[in-house]
Amino acid sequence: MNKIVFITGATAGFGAACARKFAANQYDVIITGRRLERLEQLAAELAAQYNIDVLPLHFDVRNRDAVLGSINTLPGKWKKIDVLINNAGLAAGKDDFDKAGLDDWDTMVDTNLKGFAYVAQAVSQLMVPHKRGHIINLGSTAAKYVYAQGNMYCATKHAVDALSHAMRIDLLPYHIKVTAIHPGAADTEFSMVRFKGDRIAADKVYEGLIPLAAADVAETIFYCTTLPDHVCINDLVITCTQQADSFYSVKN
Ligand code: NDP
Ligand code: 8X3
Repeated sequence: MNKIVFITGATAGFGAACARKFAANQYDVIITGRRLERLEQLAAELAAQYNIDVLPLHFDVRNRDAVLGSINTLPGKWKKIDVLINNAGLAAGKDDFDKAGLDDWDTMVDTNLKGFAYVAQAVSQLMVPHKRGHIINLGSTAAKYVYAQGNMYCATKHAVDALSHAMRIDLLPYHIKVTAIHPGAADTEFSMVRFKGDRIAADKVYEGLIPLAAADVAETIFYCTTLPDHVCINDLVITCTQQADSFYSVKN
């Protein structure tokens, strides 16, 4: 029987790349996100290309009832999740602390912190009885280093770092691995979302860099899941070669 991976935020970026990588390695895949059409397209593509089972689940991670309703009613075999890639998230805006929009702050806290935690808890409850599982949380270099105008985004990612540590401790008796992956600048839809469709502002982030691609991060995540049962990568920072951390990058 194929292993099962559950991926939040699979309609774009790292999540979609992980769906392709795990499907190519004969995992059955649960893909989630808010954009139904993209979910359905990806589900059809993966099932046809890799001859695996795909279950698209359509929910907003901020909606607690929808998250719990979807995860607690997973049908049959889909309850036995081997790997969770807890990836859905976003930055909204990049402004000085005194000028940042409170709606942007609410969106980031509700998505990156509360939604992230709802998913992790609900899936961990399915893993506990089996005394095995692997939770992969998407942090960021912003989880390690605060940068100018990154205020609430950095705070939510620091919280992901803290909660990953907390999960690792509390889930230890159940042999559940918890890996936090912290990528630096990666060219996905992230900056277009952050700058609300402003293509010039989004492109500026990657100017003069060869940034990470979504596939680079998916390869790394997949690698973490291939290690023997007694080995766990707890915390992994991955940047493009031109970036040292949130502040230091060398542009061409
Ligand atoms: P993308 O914008 O390309 O993808 C984000 C994914 O998250 C989409 O599938 C989106 O799906 C989903 N998502 C966002 N909000 C919600 C929500 N409320 N409910 C459900 N799904 C949601 O970004 P990335 O792939 O780059 O980002 C993935 C993760 O990696 C995020 O947590 C991000 O913070 C983190 N990260 C990104 C970096 C980068 O430079 N790109 C670097 C470090 C970390 P949909 O809109 O369909 O709901
Ligand atoms: C995304 C990377 O540097 O924009 O988490 O915070 S950064």
